[in-house]
Amino acid sequence: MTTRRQFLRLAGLGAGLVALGGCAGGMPAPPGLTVPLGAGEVGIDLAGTRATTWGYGGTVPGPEIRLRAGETLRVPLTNALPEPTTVHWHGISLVNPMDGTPGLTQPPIDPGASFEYAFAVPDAGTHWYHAHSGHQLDRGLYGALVVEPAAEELAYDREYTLLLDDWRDGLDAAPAGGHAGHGSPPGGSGAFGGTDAAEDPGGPDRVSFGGRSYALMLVNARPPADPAIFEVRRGDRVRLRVVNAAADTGFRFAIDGHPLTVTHSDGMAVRPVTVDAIRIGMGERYDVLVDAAVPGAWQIGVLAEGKTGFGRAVLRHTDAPATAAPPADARPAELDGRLLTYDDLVATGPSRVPEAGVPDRTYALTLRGTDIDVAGLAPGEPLPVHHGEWVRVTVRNEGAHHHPVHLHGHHFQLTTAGRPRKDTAVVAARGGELAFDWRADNPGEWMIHCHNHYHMEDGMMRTISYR
Ligand SMILES: [Cu+2]
Repeated sequence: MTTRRQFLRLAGLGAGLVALGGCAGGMPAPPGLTVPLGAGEVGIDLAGTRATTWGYGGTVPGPEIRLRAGETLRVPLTNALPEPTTVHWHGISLVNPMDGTPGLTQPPIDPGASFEYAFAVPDAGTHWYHAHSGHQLDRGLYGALVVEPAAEELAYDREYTLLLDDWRDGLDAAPAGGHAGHGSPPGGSGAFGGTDAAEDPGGPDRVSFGGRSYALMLVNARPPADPAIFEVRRGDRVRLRVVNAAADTGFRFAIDGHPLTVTHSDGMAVRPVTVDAIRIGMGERYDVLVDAAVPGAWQIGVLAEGKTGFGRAVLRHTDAPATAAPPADARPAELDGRLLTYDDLVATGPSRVPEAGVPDRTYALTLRGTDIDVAGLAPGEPLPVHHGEWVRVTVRNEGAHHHPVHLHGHHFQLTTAGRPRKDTAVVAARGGELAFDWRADNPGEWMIHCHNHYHMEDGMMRTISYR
């Protein structure tokens, strides 16, 4: 049986990564990792349909990058796309010039040009990388970035990474390369403001994260007709790292016959909590443990939240007699079971902000139309902070879609009782509110924005500026 350590090494080799330093036979982990990446045109196979898209390293998803907390990642990026690009390292509290925000932390990388990203990764966890220019994220420009802790505290036998995505590229008559290949808004208008009726088949409790329609929902770039198969053996405890890499779609995630024990949210440890299903907004990550107790081939269901679409993968026992995959559209009953909420998340690590008292600075954000309004500031005006401050951000969502709000360069703690650390948090539609606290300990210019890529491009973003 393949041990976890062997599996990781094999997985790393499979991704074509280049490790610096010796790592043979029990030597210490290498001090850093260099992963040359090209961003360019990629052909993928969607159950027999050839599609052309944009990706990293010639694959979709891009190669999984793995290194250890505290190490330095170097990525010489070559842009073979026909337009400028940058890469954002989502979930990494890195140095500001490497954050990949075009025009704010670096000039866009022109077609044919290169740029070397180099930064230390301070925090272990399931993170990811993706394009941060134009609508490139709605293509295949994303990959997992897994940072392992110095000593793994979780016990498990094997692990898999699942990147969830909404997909249209190559599936309509329009030629690849233009915006026609991206998700289409209903009625041909902007993604905002339209009625929700056409995109809300589940009723009023099934609000969507965005109004665009997609032909397919993918898991690791595999469509339901040709699903990713995750092989397990009876008795295995399996760690799944689930990343929502979609541009416009939140997902409900569950596995037929298998409860999910959530151990991490956005890469940060929480007290293990067992649920039937999780809801995951764009940019969010959850790590879950699953016990492979009952032999068979089990559906991993990925239901588009509040709009049409269903993706799937399969958890298959290699040592079971019956291993035929379930029907492509079979929906695990657990999708309608007990759903994880933020109130279930209890941080296990040390708090970076006081448990009580008054923050040094508070900003009140309102998501309205295509904007983020900030009380007391003019439209577009940066949000000043001073180094060392304890900052509280409150967010109210007056829109008709759920908005996952992402803060660059920091992890924040929700003000819920469990104070979970996250970097992306879903603010519910139609009056939903949440608040989070963070320590201003990473100087620079940082974005805070909705992780619906279309909402962001339409203006749902602001800049936080250290003074
Ligand atoms: Cu949004």
